[in-house]
Amino acid sequence: MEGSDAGDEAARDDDATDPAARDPVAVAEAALDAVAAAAPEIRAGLPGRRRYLDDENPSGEDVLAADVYADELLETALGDLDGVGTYASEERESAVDAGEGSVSVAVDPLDGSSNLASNNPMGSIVAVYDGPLPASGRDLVAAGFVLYGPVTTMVAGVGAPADATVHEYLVTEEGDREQLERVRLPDDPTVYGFGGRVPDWPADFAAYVDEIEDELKLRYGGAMIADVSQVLSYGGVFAYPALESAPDGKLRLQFEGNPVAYLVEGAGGRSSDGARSLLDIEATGIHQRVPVHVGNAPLIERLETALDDVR
Ligand code: AHM
Ligand code: MG
Repeated sequence: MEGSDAGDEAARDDDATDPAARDPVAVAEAALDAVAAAAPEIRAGLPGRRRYLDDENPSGEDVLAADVYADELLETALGDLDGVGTYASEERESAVDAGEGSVSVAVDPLDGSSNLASNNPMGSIVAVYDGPLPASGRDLVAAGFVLYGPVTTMVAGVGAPADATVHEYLVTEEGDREQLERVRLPDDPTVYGFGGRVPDWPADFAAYVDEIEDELKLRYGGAMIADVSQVLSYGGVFAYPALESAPDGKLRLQFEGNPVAYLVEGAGGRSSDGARSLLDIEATGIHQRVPVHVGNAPLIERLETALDDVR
């Protein structure tokens, strides 16, 4: 038996020195810690970076100095972690090779950064996949977002999507995260927030809005993370739907749709592209877009029925 103990020890040593062999869940915890640790520096750098650069991101959107700043800080923080082999960002055309490791991190460095001009909230999103990109949401081993609101907080979960529990954390000025409450969608939903121009909404989605706007009150701020945070706090539904002019909507599956679906489902809610959980969508490209609907399960079921009825 002595021999096998020595063998186990050698295997553990290998795990410690071989980043490719690290447990994906341990890498995921380290990735969430790294994003929290970077958050105070990202936040502190925002005041001087509210201007647009003469550049577009891979989705054809204008880029702020703050987007590039946050992307570079997160690339360093996450790419340097043992076990992270790939770093991908909404701000970059291609994924970056981050060394040995089976885990891929996909980041929206500043979700809702157009809110910088009006000084409204926004966030940093991280999705941690066990495997290469593009990946299915079922390959997530963690997801989280930092919300730069009046208080800097993180909402995050770790584990396979079916088992994930989601908590809110306070992010301290030192970049530590202190666990607060478990996040559960309230049973009695009160808010909704939908992106896109109303005349651009397809008729079936507009019919759904007609139904629910009598029951819920409008809360829309233009940063998905902040709007989803309202849904997590008060219950309700957030959507950036398919548009007549953009049938796949605006939001991206790898950086936005999957992580937010993971968190809302982990908080007891549902996600949908109109027909199925976002986590079940086949990943075809890093910058692939998807209609996003998340919230209390009964509201998402009614949405799917409304879309199905018209098709
Ligand atoms: P971004 O990641 O480039 O900031 O874009 C995504 C944001 C989401 O946070 C938000 O839901 C949406 O764009 C708002 O778009 P609109 O201004 O069309 O309402
Ligand atoms: Mg975004």
